[in-house]
Amino acid sequence: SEILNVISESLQEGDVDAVTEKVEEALNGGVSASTILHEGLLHGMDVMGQRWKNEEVYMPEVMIAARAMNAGMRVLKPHLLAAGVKPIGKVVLGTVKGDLHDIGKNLVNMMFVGSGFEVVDLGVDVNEKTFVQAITEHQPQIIAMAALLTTTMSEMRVVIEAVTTTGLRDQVKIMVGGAPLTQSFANAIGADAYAPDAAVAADIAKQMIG
Ligand code: B1M
Repeated sequence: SEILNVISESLQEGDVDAVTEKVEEALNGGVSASTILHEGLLHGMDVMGQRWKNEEVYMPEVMIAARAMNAGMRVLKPHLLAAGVKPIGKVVLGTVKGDLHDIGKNLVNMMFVGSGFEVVDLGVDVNEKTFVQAITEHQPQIIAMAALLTTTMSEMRVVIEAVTTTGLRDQVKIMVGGAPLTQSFANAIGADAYAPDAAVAADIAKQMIG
């Protein structure tokens, strides 16, 4: 529809105000938060990803689009989340060391919260010590790690080794995700699960605590 196209295009232009405004307008017009997310925001981000791959845009433009994406997600967030339910479990989430990509992780965060989990989001560029500390401090049932770069995927193995050597491995399930990952990579590093997208991540998390 027209408004979803406008959201996608405003995102591609990095127009934070327009994205914020149009997402609100679409919500008020009765468009579902999930439709706005997929056919508006993520559509725009996909286009930018393609353009970058084709070398039609530069990184600052992608960065500005990502900022507009996050602005739109802030508006959508309360609408994607289940209202006032008691958490069914706790997840510690973060993008691994050396990696600053957070759009996918933020989406995973929302899907977890929307499925009833309490989420401790450690942010981006999170090293193994911080993950280990968070297990001790927050006692989550699940650790979820994101990596978007082939050069940072291996940090996941470092985290799992640190969790193991500190004797905490039996306390938590570990799930991994992000564009360059595969099930066989997850198996190779000793993760309990690989989630190809945010919705599957939430489903797997529910199974893990069930
Ligand atoms: Co980056 N970048 N980037 N980037 N960037 C990619 C990932 C890349 C594929 C682009 C390309 O070359 N075609 C490429 C990686 C190549 C590789 O390693 N094979 C790349 C590169 C190279 C880089 C830099 C190195 C560029 C440079 O400096 N030369 C640099 C690295 C910075 C760093 O991290 N240290 C860099 C920087 C950036 C920006 C800052 C400009 C920006 C990030 C802004 C931000 O996140 N705040 C950015 C962006 C936006 C991208 C692309 C265009 C889009 C990523 C994205 O957000 N997608 C990306 C190209 C692409 O993917 N088309 C690219 C939307 C998001 C919803 O999808 O994150 O895949 P995704 O999440 C999915 C699933 O993967 C899964 O669920 C989500 C869907 O539901 N998932 C999980 C994700 N995390 C999960 C965790 C889980 C479970 C599922 O937990 C269990």
